[in-house]
Amino acid sequence: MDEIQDNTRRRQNPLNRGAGGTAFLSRVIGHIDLDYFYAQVEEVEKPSLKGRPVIVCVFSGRTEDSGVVSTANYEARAFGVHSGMPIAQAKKNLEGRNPEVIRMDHEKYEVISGRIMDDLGSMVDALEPTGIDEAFFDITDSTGGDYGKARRSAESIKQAIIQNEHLTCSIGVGRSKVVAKLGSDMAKPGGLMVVSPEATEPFLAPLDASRLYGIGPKTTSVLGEMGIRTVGELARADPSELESRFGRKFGGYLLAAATGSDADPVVVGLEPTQFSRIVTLRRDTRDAKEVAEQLSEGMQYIYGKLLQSGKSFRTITAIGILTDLSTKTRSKTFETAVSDVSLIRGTVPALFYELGRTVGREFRRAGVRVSGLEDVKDQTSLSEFIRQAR
Ligand code: DCP
Ligand code: CA
Ligand code: CA
Repeated sequence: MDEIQDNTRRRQNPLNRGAGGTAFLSRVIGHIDLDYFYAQVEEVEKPSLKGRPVIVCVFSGRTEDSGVVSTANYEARAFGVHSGMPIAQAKKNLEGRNPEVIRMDHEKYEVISGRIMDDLGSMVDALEPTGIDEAFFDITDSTGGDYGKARRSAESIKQAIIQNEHLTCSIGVGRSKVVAKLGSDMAKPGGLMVVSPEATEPFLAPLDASRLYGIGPKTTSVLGEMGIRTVGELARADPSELESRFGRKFGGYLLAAATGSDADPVVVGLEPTQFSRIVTLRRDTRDAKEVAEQLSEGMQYIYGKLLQSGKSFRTITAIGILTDLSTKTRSKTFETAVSDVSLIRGTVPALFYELGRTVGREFRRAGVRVSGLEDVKDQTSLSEFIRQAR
């Protein structure tokens, strides 16, 4: 059924060139985006915030309120507060509403993001993170192109993130990146939108063209001059006119996007920026030795990743997640990049000792992260040398 319909569409749309014998197997692409990410992380850490307006702010430090809102939860958005709004304005909008104003803690959101991306990576065929709280993924192979299975996969991904991090997200699934991204936008907050191949064009047609990924105000206004307002109108536009207005490449993209047949693949991030491993401890503890022991395998995994990718690291971080799911970290940065496993093994217990002492509470989960990755040039670390010699 899908195959026949897809076949028809491909003939209508010359830009959609399938490859070889599997040309008519629809791809299954997803886009995941965490809901009001920074603010939701803060709610998870402090559940008493739930139901109240929360704004996460970047203070510039000039005056007490100078700076902007990084993001806001939906309770605050209901009063017109949004990312980029001056803090003073946001406070004014929320006057008398008992808002919680929180200083942005980028490091914390990075740690949580890295953890979620690691989890996601193990649940999909290919993962392409595109921001701190979002990623494209491909599940064509694991679902065999079956959109019923795709829905179940997306549901288990949502479930896993709730289970592991207590965070909600929105997911869109469709046959191209453009469709998947639209789906996650429309599913916000907390939803799942699956657009099957046969539903794609009717789904897209009535939407404003400006909603398509990559179409900004400038493109929208040129399209307007051409009498094109909806995606359906764009799909029926004269290809040569689009080409002359926008150039071959972007003109071709616009047409493909409008039919949900943009062919851009999900590209696994080639250049990692960090490697991390997190485990749930066998019992809640802040005993550094006990924690480090249970991270032994994780450290080996990280070391393996460093070897595989030819990277060394500058910074190593001990991550402790408390029973209330708040995240505490302690890092050490080396003067030059290092890649020795014995350095990892030696540093981690010391960092956890420090972390446990300053936090003074027990950890439920614990992890290690190395970041500040650099290419290992010609230097061979001691342990790598030994490994190679064996
Ligand atoms: N962010 C920021 N400043 C902006 C936009 C975003 O600091 N102008 C940060 C805070 C957000 C995070 O990036 O939490 C992710 O951005 P999103 O655009 O995905 O917005 P949210 O996740 O906050 O909200 P939504 O639920 O709409 O996705
Ligand atoms: Ca988001
Ligand atoms: Ca986002």
